[in-house]
Amino acid sequence: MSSTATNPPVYRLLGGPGSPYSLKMRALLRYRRLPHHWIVPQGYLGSKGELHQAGKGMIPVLQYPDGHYHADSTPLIYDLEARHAGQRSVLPDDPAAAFLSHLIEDMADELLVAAMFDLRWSAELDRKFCATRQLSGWLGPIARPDLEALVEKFTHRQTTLRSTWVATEGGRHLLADFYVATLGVIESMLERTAYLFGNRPSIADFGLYGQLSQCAVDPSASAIMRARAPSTFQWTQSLDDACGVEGDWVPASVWEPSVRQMLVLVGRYHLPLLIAHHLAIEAEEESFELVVGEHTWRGKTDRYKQKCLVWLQREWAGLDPAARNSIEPLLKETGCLEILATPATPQRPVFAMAPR
Ligand SMILES: N[C@@H](CCC(=O)N[C@@H](CS)C(=O)NCC(=O)O)C(=O)O
Repeated sequence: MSSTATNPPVYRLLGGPGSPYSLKMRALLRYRRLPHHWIVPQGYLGSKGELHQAGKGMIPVLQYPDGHYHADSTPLIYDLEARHAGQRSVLPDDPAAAFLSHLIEDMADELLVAAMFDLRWSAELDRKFCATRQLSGWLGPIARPDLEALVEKFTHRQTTLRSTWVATEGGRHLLADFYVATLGVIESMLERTAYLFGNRPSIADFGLYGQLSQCAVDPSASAIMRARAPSTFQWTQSLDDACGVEGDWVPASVWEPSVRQMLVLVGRYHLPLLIAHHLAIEAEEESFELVVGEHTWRGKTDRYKQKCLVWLQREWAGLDPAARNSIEPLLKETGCLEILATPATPQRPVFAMAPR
């Protein structure tokens, strides 16, 4: 069944409850009106499960109508753009705005995820609720004692991961500040436009949506969002299914106030984070260190972040000069330009971005 081509073409999105990247992809497929089935694969990564059989160790995985399986949400989004060109694209027409939308999406995928994950797996209230509801969604009906035993095991796994990622108290403060600041930017954007680059969502909005869809549900993160950013809370509910949205991109003069505020966060937190990982990897160190203001975040290095840095730098270098010139001042004022324009040269080659 799963390896047979479908007609009419239907994608199969293999994802899970509580997985921000899975929900990011589902919202994107809905918005783009690409026919798909949402599937929570049974057995998850167990050797008999579909993901294992497909050679994939992460979710989401998208099975194309020809039967092939592909993973990694950002390259998937770009591949879907190529496959369905012109159909409710999530890349703004202006190449400069399209670049910025990817830059902001990268911050959501690589940094906002850590803020979500830290809050999800810190306090007892969050751990218990999140592990229980996630496993319940994965497993379906199950006797309570069996569910509780699995919740305990899963919580142990996730809290261990959390302490590897966010190993310092400073990291926790830094991520909490970043989360609140991100909510503030979206709340302010919603005074002007429905999405960052206009009244239709871009790849940046879907990246933010993926993480914030979870923050809206998880008890502590949700309490913060409800108290500080009620419109953002509703934004996450609406973007979950935007198949009926018919909006336009807006001119730079309209998107600039919101995007500028996001870029301030990119320049302050995100690009320094990517550089911190890159430097640690090149020095063969196991942990990176990021200092923002009075807070220091130390955690385990992640090679994927080095790839993100290189991909963004290549994309910047490949932009046509007119597009580059149009946003250079904005990137300079927000502290992003120097890192984007100084190509990193990792010892290990970084291949072109492509679905895995
Ligand atoms: N860069 C990937 C990240 C996907 C990812 O981190 N997925 C998580 C779940 S949200 C996962 O599968 N982790 C593996 C695990 O927990 O075993 C993407 O954008 O799709």
